[in-house]
Amino acid sequence: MGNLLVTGGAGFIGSNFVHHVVRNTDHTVTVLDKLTYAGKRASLAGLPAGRVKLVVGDICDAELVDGLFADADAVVHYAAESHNDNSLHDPRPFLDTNIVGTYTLLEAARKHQRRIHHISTDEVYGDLELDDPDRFTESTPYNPSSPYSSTKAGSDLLVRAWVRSFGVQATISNCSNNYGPYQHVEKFIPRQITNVIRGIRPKLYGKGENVRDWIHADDHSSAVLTILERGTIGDTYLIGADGERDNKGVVELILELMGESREAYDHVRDRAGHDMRYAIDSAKIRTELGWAPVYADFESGLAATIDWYRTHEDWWSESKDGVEAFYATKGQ
Ligand code: NAD
Ligand code: TDX
Repeated sequence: MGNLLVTGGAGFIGSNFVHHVVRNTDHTVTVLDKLTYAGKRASLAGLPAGRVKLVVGDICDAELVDGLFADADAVVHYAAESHNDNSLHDPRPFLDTNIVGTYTLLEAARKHQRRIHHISTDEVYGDLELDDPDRFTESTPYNPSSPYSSTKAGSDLLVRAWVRSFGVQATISNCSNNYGPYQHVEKFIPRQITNVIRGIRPKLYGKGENVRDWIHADDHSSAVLTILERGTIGDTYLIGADGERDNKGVVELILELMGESREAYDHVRDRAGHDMRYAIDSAKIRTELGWAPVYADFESGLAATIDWYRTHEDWWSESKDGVEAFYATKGQ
């Protein structure tokens, strides 16, 4: 495939993908990342300079994007404003990056006739009841709840329209909740791990009955590479690893793995419009493309993630105080 342009490659899942590509393929990678509060150069540290180049810039900058598409063989689009709680506080950057940014990339893909893979989320489908026997599939109707998920839904629909109207060579994947190294401390799992390291009690929204379907970021990366290599143009693939857990159970497991009492956490104010449950049926990518996750055991993946945060305090410590100060203003 040659040179991959990876937008948002200095963020959590994008940087995991860049590491995965360097380990498992011969491709070179150009990362386009604005280095917002969520992007860190340090997430790409140690990668060979001859294989990975970082361009600091905005996906809404059409001129910059045009030049990078001209030099790319294929594009993987991770860049986004990604945090639901931030989208409830200030939705505007979500519209700019997730909608206008995706539009800007699609126009460049159309002009240069480049293959593009769009990364999206299971949150576009809304939420499920706890006792619903069904899970999300590729044909579940869109029903997003938050400003974040509605802008991701909008970006998916733009991709579908550019495929149908302009023949753009695109695929889409909607993945469940990721965990692993390099995840910002604003997110649920790293927030609780770094709280325990700092001697702060973990914070559970509401009763903690909400269910998320966890997948290791490296399994997400292998699924994206599989779609890039063998996916059908115009198709959507759901990515998941059968990892449903309620939030209360995850907090208790983190405390136990870190040698603390399973009850040593606080219930805090619930998220507005909090989705109850996400669950992915990933039969299509498994049967049609032969993909399967490697990290089948959530508990050992979580233990490795805890170790990573314990040994990489220099990576996360400068973000921690600001994040906790923000949550304190929200009673969370
Ligand atoms: P993240 O917030 O950790 O990283 C986002 C990256 O995009 C950052 O490096 C940031 O600097 C960059 N960025 C933001 N705005 C930009 C802009 N205008 N121009 C260029 N770069 C910009 O997010 P993440 O959790 O790694 O999510 C990556 C993608 O995966 C997103 O599209 C998200 O919707 C999707 N996704 C995430 C999850 C999850 O569990 N985190 C699950 C499914 C899908
Ligand atoms: O301190 C917390 N306490 C808590 O109980 C935080 C930060 C979160 N929560 C809850 C809210 C959710 O039910 O934990 C769950 C997970 O929260 P987040 O990490 O914020 O993830 P979520 O809102 O589920 O969205 C994530 O998965 C889908 C990513 O942030 C999105 O980018 C992705 O699309």
